[in-house]
Amino acid sequence: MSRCLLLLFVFGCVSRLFGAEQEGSPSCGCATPRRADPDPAEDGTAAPDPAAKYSRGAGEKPCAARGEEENTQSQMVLISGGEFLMGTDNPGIPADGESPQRLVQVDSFHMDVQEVTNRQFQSFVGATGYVTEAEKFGDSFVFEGILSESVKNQITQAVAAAPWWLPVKGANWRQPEGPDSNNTDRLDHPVIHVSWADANAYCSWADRRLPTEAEWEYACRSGLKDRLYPWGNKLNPKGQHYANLWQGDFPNHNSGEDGYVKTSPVKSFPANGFGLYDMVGNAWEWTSDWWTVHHTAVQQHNPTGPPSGTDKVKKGGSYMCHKSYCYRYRCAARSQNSPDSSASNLGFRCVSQEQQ
Ligand SMILES: *[C@@H]1O[C@H](CO)[C@@H](O)[C@H](O)[C@H]1NC(C)=O
Ligand SMILES: [Ca+2]
Ligand SMILES: [Ca+2]
Repeated sequence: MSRCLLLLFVFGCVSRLFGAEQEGSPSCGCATPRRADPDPAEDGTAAPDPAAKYSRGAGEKPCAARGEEENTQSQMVLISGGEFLMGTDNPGIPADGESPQRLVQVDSFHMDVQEVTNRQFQSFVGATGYVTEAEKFGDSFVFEGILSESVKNQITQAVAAAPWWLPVKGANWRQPEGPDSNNTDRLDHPVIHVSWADANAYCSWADRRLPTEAEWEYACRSGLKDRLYPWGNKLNPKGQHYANLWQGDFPNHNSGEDGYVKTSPVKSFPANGFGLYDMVGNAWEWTSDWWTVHHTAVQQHNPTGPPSGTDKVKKGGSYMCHKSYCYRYRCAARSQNSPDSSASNLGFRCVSQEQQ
Protein backbone atom coordinates (compact mmCIF):
# COMPACT_ATOMS: atom_id res chain seq x y z
CA MET A 1 0.00 0.00 0.00
CA SER A 2 1.35 3.40 -0.85
CA ARG A 3 2.06 5.88 1.89
CA CYS A 4 -0.40 8.23 0.25
CA LEU A 5 -3.11 5.75 0.93
CA LEU A 6 -1.89 5.04 4.42
CA LEU A 7 -2.12 8.77 5.11
CA LEU A 8 -5.67 8.70 3.89
CA PHE A 9 -6.55 6.23 6.60
CA VAL A 10 -4.66 7.98 9.34
CA PHE A 11 -5.17 11.66 8.67
CA GLY A 12 -8.12 11.75 6.33
CA CYS A 13 -8.04 12.86 2.79
CA VAL A 14 -5.01 14.34 1.13
CA SER A 15 -5.56 15.95 -2.21
CA ARG A 16 -4.77 13.67 -5.05
CA LEU A 17 -3.55 14.46 -8.49
CA PHE A 18 -3.79 12.41 -11.60
CA GLY A 19 -0.70 11.83 -13.66
CA ALA A 20 0.14 9.98 -16.79
CA GLU A 21 2.20 6.87 -16.62
CA GLN A 22 5.80 7.99 -16.63
CA GLU A 23 7.69 4.82 -17.32
CA GLY A 24 7.51 2.40 -20.17
CA SER A 25 6.75 2.87 -23.79
CA PRO A 26 5.02 6.16 -24.53
CA SER A 27 2.98 4.43 -27.21
CA CYS A 28 1.48 2.24 -24.58
CA GLY A 29 -2.25 2.49 -25.20
CA CYS A 30 -3.36 -0.15 -22.80
CA ALA A 31 -1.54 0.67 -19.62
CA THR A 32 -3.92 2.55 -17.43
CA PRO A 33 -2.94 5.84 -15.87
CA ARG A 34 -2.16 5.96 -12.21
CA ARG A 35 -3.25 7.86 -9.20
CA ALA A 36 -0.25 10.11 -8.66
CA ASP A 37 1.53 9.47 -5.42
CA PRO A 38 2.78 12.76 -3.96
CA ASP A 39 4.97 10.91 -1.48
CA PRO A 40 5.93 7.52 -2.84
CA ALA A 41 6.66 4.99 -0.15
CA GLU A 42 10.25 3.87 -0.15
CA ASP A 43 9.24 0.62 1.34
CA GLY A 44 5.91 -0.74 0.19
CA THR A 45 6.05 -3.57 2.69
CA ALA A 46 5.89 -1.23 5.69
CA ALA A 47 2.15 -0.75 5.54
CA PRO A 48 -0.13 -3.13 7.44
CA ASP A 49 -2.10 -5.60 5.38
CA PRO A 50 -5.53 -4.02 4.90
CA ALA A 51 -6.94 -7.34 3.71
CA ALA A 52 -6.36 -9.06 7.02
CA LYS A 53 -9.53 -7.76 8.62
CA TYR A 54 -11.63 -9.28 5.83
CA SER A 55 -10.22 -12.77 6.16
CA ARG A 56 -12.52 -15.49 7.41
CA GLY A 57 -10.82 -15.59 10.76
CA ALA A 58 -11.63 -11.97 11.50
CA GLY A 59 -15.00 -12.87 13.03
CA GLU A 60 -16.91 -9.77 11.98
CA LYS A 61 -18.71 -11.29 9.07
CA PRO A 62 -22.47 -11.74 9.35
CA CYS A 63 -23.17 -15.47 9.28
CA ALA A 64 -26.28 -15.04 7.15
CA ALA A 65 -24.29 -14.15 4.08
CA ARG A 66 -22.13 -17.24 4.17
CA GLY A 67 -24.47 -19.60 2.33
CA GLU A 68 -24.88 -17.38 -0.68
CA GLU A 69 -21.22 -16.53 -0.78
CA GLU A 70 -20.10 -20.18 -0.85
CA ASN A 71 -22.10 -20.77 -4.00
CA THR A 72 -20.69 -17.86 -5.90
CA GLN A 73 -16.99 -18.66 -5.48
CA SER A 74 -15.12 -19.53 -8.65
CA GLN A 75 -14.40 -23.06 -9.57
CA MET A 76 -10.67 -23.74 -9.34
CA VAL A 77 -8.37 -26.07 -11.23
CA LEU A 78 -5.23 -27.73 -9.96
CA ILE A 79 -2.19 -26.31 -11.69
CA SER A 80 0.44 -29.04 -11.27
CA GLY A 81 3.79 -27.56 -10.41
CA GLY A 82 6.72 -27.76 -12.76
CA GLU A 83 9.34 -25.71 -14.49
CA PHE A 84 8.85 -23.37 -17.40
CA LEU A 85 10.53 -20.62 -19.35
CA MET A 86 9.28 -17.32 -17.99
CA GLY A 87 9.53 -14.17 -20.08
CA THR A 88 10.91 -14.02 -23.59
CA ASP A 89 14.12 -13.19 -25.41
CA ASN A 90 12.02 -11.63 -28.18
CA PRO A 91 10.15 -9.02 -26.19
CA GLY A 92 7.15 -7.44 -27.84
CA ILE A 93 7.67 -4.39 -25.62
CA PRO A 94 11.29 -4.34 -24.39
CA ALA A 95 10.75 -1.47 -21.94
CA ASP A 96 8.30 -3.63 -19.99
CA GLY A 97 11.02 -6.02 -18.80
CA GLU A 98 9.72 -9.09 -20.62
CA SER A 99 13.24 -10.49 -20.95
CA PRO A 100 15.38 -12.43 -20.33
CA GLN A 101 13.73 -15.76 -20.83
CA ARG A 102 14.54 -17.67 -17.66
CA LEU A 103 13.95 -21.07 -16.09
CA VAL A 104 11.46 -20.88 -13.23
CA GLN A 105 9.93 -23.61 -11.07
CA VAL A 106 6.60 -23.24 -9.38
CA ASP A 107 4.92 -25.54 -6.88
CA SER A 108 1.40 -26.83 -7.44
CA PHE A 109 -1.48 -24.49 -6.71
CA HIS A 110 -5.17 -24.09 -7.53
CA MET A 111 -6.39 -21.23 -9.67
CA ASP A 112 -9.79 -19.66 -10.31
CA VAL A 113 -10.85 -20.76 -13.79
CA GLN A 114 -12.26 -17.28 -14.42
CA GLU A 115 -11.78 -13.65 -13.55
CA VAL A 116 -13.66 -12.66 -10.38
CA THR A 117 -17.09 -11.46 -11.50
CA ASN A 118 -19.34 -8.61 -10.39
CA ARG A 119 -21.67 -11.19 -8.85
CA GLN A 120 -18.85 -12.70 -6.81
CA PHE A 121 -17.56 -9.32 -5.73
CA GLN A 122 -21.09 -8.34 -4.76
CA SER A 123 -21.36 -11.32 -2.41
CA PHE A 124 -18.06 -10.26 -0.81
CA VAL A 125 -19.30 -6.71 -0.33
CA GLY A 126 -22.65 -7.97 0.94
CA ALA A 127 -20.95 -10.14 3.54
CA THR A 128 -18.31 -7.68 4.70
CA GLY A 129 -19.48 -4.16 3.90
CA TYR A 130 -16.20 -3.65 2.07
CA VAL A 131 -15.82 -0.27 0.35
CA THR A 132 -13.47 -0.17 -2.64
CA GLU A 133 -10.77 2.43 -3.04
CA ALA A 134 -12.48 3.93 -6.10
CA GLU A 135 -15.58 4.48 -3.95
CA LYS A 136 -13.46 6.12 -1.22
CA PHE A 137 -11.59 8.32 -3.67
CA GLY A 138 -14.85 9.13 -5.47
CA ASP A 139 -13.57 8.49 -8.96
CA SER A 140 -11.90 6.00 -11.26
CA PHE A 141 -10.45 5.93 -14.76
CA VAL A 142 -12.79 5.08 -17.61
CA PHE A 143 -11.96 4.65 -21.27
CA GLU A 144 -13.46 7.61 -23.10
CA GLY A 145 -14.90 5.45 -25.88
CA ILE A 146 -17.43 3.79 -23.56
CA LEU A 147 -18.67 6.93 -21.75
CA SER A 148 -21.98 8.67 -22.36
CA GLU A 149 -21.83 12.18 -23.82
CA SER A 150 -23.29 13.70 -20.66
CA VAL A 151 -20.59 12.19 -18.44
CA LYS A 152 -17.84 13.06 -20.94
CA ASN A 153 -18.97 16.68 -21.09
CA GLN A 154 -18.51 17.09 -17.35
CA ILE A 155 -14.86 16.09 -17.40
CA THR A 156 -12.18 18.68 -17.83
CA GLN A 157 -9.12 16.78 -16.73
CA ALA A 158 -7.37 14.38 -19.06
CA VAL A 159 -4.12 12.46 -19.06
CA ALA A 160 -1.78 14.01 -21.61
CA ALA A 161 0.05 10.82 -22.58
CA ALA A 162 -3.14 8.78 -22.82
CA PRO A 163 -6.03 11.17 -23.55
CA TRP A 164 -8.52 8.32 -23.85
CA TRP A 165 -8.42 7.77 -20.10
CA LEU A 166 -10.75 10.05 -18.18
CA PRO A 167 -11.08 10.31 -14.41
CA VAL A 168 -14.80 9.92 -13.93
CA LYS A 169 -16.47 11.02 -10.71
CA GLY A 170 -18.64 8.28 -9.31
CA ALA A 171 -17.13 5.56 -11.50
CA ASN A 172 -16.62 2.36 -9.52
CA TRP A 173 -17.36 -1.34 -9.75
CA ARG A 174 -21.11 -0.76 -9.35
CA GLN A 175 -21.18 2.14 -11.84
CA PRO A 176 -18.51 1.18 -14.39
CA GLU A 177 -19.09 4.21 -16.64
CA GLY A 178 -20.06 6.62 -13.88
CA PRO A 179 -23.32 7.60 -12.16
CA ASP A 180 -25.53 7.03 -15.21
CA SER A 181 -24.41 3.39 -15.52
CA ASN A 182 -24.81 0.20 -13.53
CA ASN A 183 -23.57 -3.38 -13.59
CA THR A 184 -26.88 -5.19 -13.20
CA ASP A 185 -26.80 -6.58 -16.72
CA ARG A 186 -23.12 -7.55 -16.31
CA LEU A 187 -23.06 -9.62 -13.15
CA ASP A 188 -21.17 -12.39 -14.92
CA HIS A 189 -18.57 -9.98 -16.33
CA PRO A 190 -15.23 -9.44 -14.56
CA VAL A 191 -15.40 -6.92 -11.74
CA ILE A 192 -13.43 -3.80 -12.73
CA HIS A 193 -12.45 -0.55 -11.02
CA VAL A 194 -10.86 -2.61 -8.25
CA SER A 195 -7.52 -1.57 -6.82
CA TRP A 196 -4.79 -4.01 -5.80
CA ALA A 197 -5.88 -3.72 -2.17
CA ASP A 198 -9.49 -4.41 -3.17
CA ALA A 199 -8.42 -7.51 -5.09
CA ASN A 200 -6.21 -8.65 -2.22
CA ALA A 201 -9.07 -8.15 0.25
CA TYR A 202 -11.45 -10.22 -1.87
CA CYS A 203 -9.01 -13.12 -2.26
CA SER A 204 -8.20 -13.04 1.44
CA TRP A 205 -11.92 -13.20 2.30
CA ALA A 206 -12.29 -16.18 -0.03
CA ASP A 207 -9.38 -17.95 1.73
CA ARG A 208 -7.40 -17.40 -1.45
CA ARG A 209 -4.65 -15.05 -2.50
CA LEU A 210 -3.48 -13.21 -5.58
CA PRO A 211 -1.15 -15.23 -7.85
CA THR A 212 2.50 -14.35 -8.13
CA GLU A 213 3.51 -13.19 -11.60
CA ALA A 214 5.36 -16.49 -12.08
CA GLU A 215 2.29 -18.54 -11.15
CA TRP A 216 0.11 -16.44 -13.42
CA GLU A 217 2.46 -16.77 -16.38
CA TYR A 218 2.97 -20.50 -15.81
CA ALA A 219 -0.82 -20.93 -15.80
CA CYS A 220 -1.20 -18.72 -18.88
CA ARG A 221 1.27 -20.82 -20.88
CA SER A 222 -0.50 -24.04 -19.87
CA GLY A 223 2.46 -26.24 -20.71
CA LEU A 224 3.16 -24.78 -24.15
CA LYS A 225 6.76 -23.75 -24.66
CA ASP A 226 7.84 -20.54 -26.36
CA ARG A 227 4.37 -19.57 -27.49
CA LEU A 228 2.93 -16.08 -27.57
CA TYR A 229 -0.61 -16.80 -26.45
CA PRO A 230 -2.22 -19.32 -24.10
CA TRP A 231 -3.32 -21.33 -27.15
CA GLY A 232 -0.29 -20.97 -29.48
CA ASN A 233 1.28 -18.47 -31.82
CA LYS A 234 -1.59 -17.54 -34.14
CA LEU A 235 -3.85 -14.80 -32.84
CA ASN A 236 -6.96 -16.09 -34.60
CA PRO A 237 -6.55 -19.80 -35.38
CA LYS A 238 -8.97 -20.84 -38.15
CA GLY A 239 -10.36 -17.31 -38.11
CA GLN A 240 -11.70 -17.73 -34.58
CA HIS A 241 -11.29 -15.26 -31.73
CA TYR A 242 -9.70 -16.75 -28.62
CA ALA A 243 -9.82 -13.68 -26.41
CA ASN A 244 -11.75 -10.45 -25.90
CA LEU A 245 -9.40 -7.89 -27.46
CA TRP A 246 -9.74 -4.78 -29.65
CA GLN A 247 -10.34 -5.00 -33.38
CA GLY A 248 -10.18 -1.86 -35.50
CA ASP A 249 -8.27 1.38 -34.98
CA PHE A 250 -7.27 2.14 -31.42
CA PRO A 251 -8.55 4.36 -29.80
CA ASN A 252 -11.10 5.64 -32.29
CA HIS A 253 -12.96 2.62 -33.57
CA ASN A 254 -13.52 -0.76 -31.99
CA SER A 255 -15.28 -2.91 -34.56
CA GLY A 256 -16.19 -5.47 -31.90
CA GLU A 257 -15.51 -8.27 -34.36
CA ASP A 258 -14.99 -10.66 -31.44
CA GLY A 259 -18.48 -9.80 -30.18
CA TYR A 260 -17.58 -7.28 -27.48
CA VAL A 261 -16.47 -3.64 -27.35
CA LYS A 262 -16.30 -3.66 -23.55
CA THR A 263 -15.89 -6.53 -21.09
CA SER A 264 -17.46 -9.87 -21.97
CA PRO A 265 -19.09 -12.41 -19.68
CA VAL A 266 -16.32 -14.59 -18.23
CA LYS A 267 -15.78 -17.86 -20.16
CA SER A 268 -17.03 -16.38 -23.45
CA PHE A 269 -13.88 -17.57 -25.23
CA PRO A 270 -12.15 -20.99 -25.23
CA ALA A 271 -10.23 -22.12 -22.15
CA ASN A 272 -6.51 -22.76 -22.37
CA GLY A 273 -4.92 -26.19 -21.91
CA PHE A 274 -5.21 -25.93 -18.13
CA GLY A 275 -8.93 -25.08 -18.29
CA LEU A 276 -8.45 -21.36 -17.55
CA TYR A 277 -10.57 -18.72 -19.29
CA ASP A 278 -9.72 -15.16 -20.34
CA MET A 279 -6.10 -15.40 -19.22
CA VAL A 280 -5.39 -12.87 -21.91
CA GLY A 281 -7.90 -10.20 -22.80
CA ASN A 282 -11.17 -9.15 -21.16
CA ALA A 283 -9.79 -7.62 -17.92
CA TRP A 284 -6.17 -7.10 -16.91
CA GLU A 285 -5.36 -9.14 -13.79
CA TRP A 286 -3.49 -7.97 -10.71
CA THR A 287 -0.68 -10.17 -9.36
CA SER A 288 0.99 -10.06 -5.95
CA ASP A 289 4.43 -9.01 -7.28
CA TRP A 290 5.93 -5.56 -7.00
CA TRP A 291 7.06 -4.22 -10.37
CA THR A 292 10.61 -4.31 -11.67
CA VAL A 293 12.00 -4.57 -15.18
CA HIS A 294 15.22 -6.25 -13.97
CA HIS A 295 15.14 -10.02 -13.62
CA THR A 296 17.86 -12.48 -12.77
CA ALA A 297 18.60 -15.11 -15.39
CA VAL A 298 19.47 -17.52 -12.60
CA GLN A 299 16.96 -20.32 -12.16
CA GLN A 300 14.36 -19.52 -9.51
CA HIS A 301 11.90 -21.50 -7.42
CA ASN A 302 8.56 -19.83 -6.61
CA PRO A 303 9.82 -16.29 -7.23
CA THR A 304 7.70 -13.58 -5.64
CA GLY A 305 9.22 -10.48 -7.22
CA PRO A 306 11.03 -7.65 -5.44
CA PRO A 307 10.49 -7.23 -1.68
CA SER A 308 9.07 -3.74 -2.15
CA GLY A 309 8.19 -1.20 -4.79
CA THR A 310 5.72 1.44 -5.85
CA ASP A 311 3.74 -0.41 -8.52
CA LYS A 312 2.20 -3.87 -8.77
CA VAL A 313 2.44 -6.15 -11.81
CA LYS A 314 -0.68 -6.79 -13.88
CA LYS A 315 -0.91 -9.45 -16.59
CA GLY A 316 -2.86 -10.48 -19.65
CA GLY A 317 -4.01 -7.28 -21.32
CA SER A 318 -7.66 -6.35 -21.76
CA TYR A 319 -10.50 -5.76 -24.19
CA MET A 320 -8.71 -2.51 -25.04
CA CYS A 321 -5.55 -4.19 -26.32
CA HIS A 322 -4.65 -3.96 -29.99
CA LYS A 323 -1.28 -4.83 -31.49
CA SER A 324 -0.76 -1.24 -32.65
CA TYR A 325 -0.85 0.22 -29.13
CA CYS A 326 -0.86 -2.49 -26.54
CA TYR A 327 0.69 -5.71 -27.70
CA ARG A 328 0.25 -7.05 -24.20
CA TYR A 329 -2.19 -9.91 -24.66
CA ARG A 330 0.75 -12.35 -24.58
CA CYS A 331 1.70 -14.57 -21.65
CA ALA A 332 5.14 -12.92 -21.34
CA ALA A 333 3.71 -9.41 -21.50
CA ARG A 334 3.31 -7.37 -18.36
CA SER A 335 2.44 -3.90 -17.18
CA GLN A 336 2.15 -2.00 -13.94
CA ASN A 337 -0.09 0.22 -11.89
CA SER A 338 0.20 1.84 -8.48
CA PRO A 339 -1.70 -0.34 -6.01
CA ASP A 340 -4.40 2.28 -5.46
CA SER A 341 -5.17 2.61 -9.17
CA SER A 342 -8.41 1.41 -10.65
CA ALA A 343 -9.78 1.48 -14.16
CA SER A 344 -12.48 0.19 -16.47
CA ASN A 345 -10.29 -2.64 -17.76
CA LEU A 346 -8.53 -3.92 -14.63
CA GLY A 347 -9.68 -6.90 -12.56
CA PHE A 348 -8.19 -10.07 -11.03
CA ARG A 349 -8.54 -13.73 -10.17
CA CYS A 350 -7.37 -15.66 -7.11
CA VAL A 351 -5.31 -18.76 -6.41
CA SER A 352 -4.99 -21.07 -3.45
CA GLN A 353 -2.49 -23.61 -2.20
CA GLU A 354 -5.22 -25.96 -1.00
CA GLN A 355 -8.09 -27.47 -2.86
CA GLN A 356 -11.30 -25.55 -2.17
C1 LIG B 1 -29.16 -0.18 -15.38
O1 LIG B 1 -28.81 0.28 -16.67
C2 LIG B 1 -29.70 -0.10 -17.68
C3 LIG B 1 -29.15 0.41 -18.98
O2 LIG B 1 -27.86 0.04 -19.16
C4 LIG B 1 -31.09 0.42 -17.40
O3 LIG B 1 -31.97 -0.03 -18.39
C5 LIG B 1 -31.56 -0.02 -16.03
O4 LIG B 1 -32.78 0.60 -15.71
C6 LIG B 1 -30.53 0.32 -14.96
N1 LIG B 1 -30.93 -0.27 -13.71
C7 LIG B 1 -30.94 0.42 -12.59
C8 LIG B 1 -31.36 -0.35 -11.36
O5 LIG B 1 -30.63 1.58 -12.52
CA1 LIG C 1 -13.47 -7.11 -28.06
CA1 LIG D 1 -7.96 -11.50 -18.27
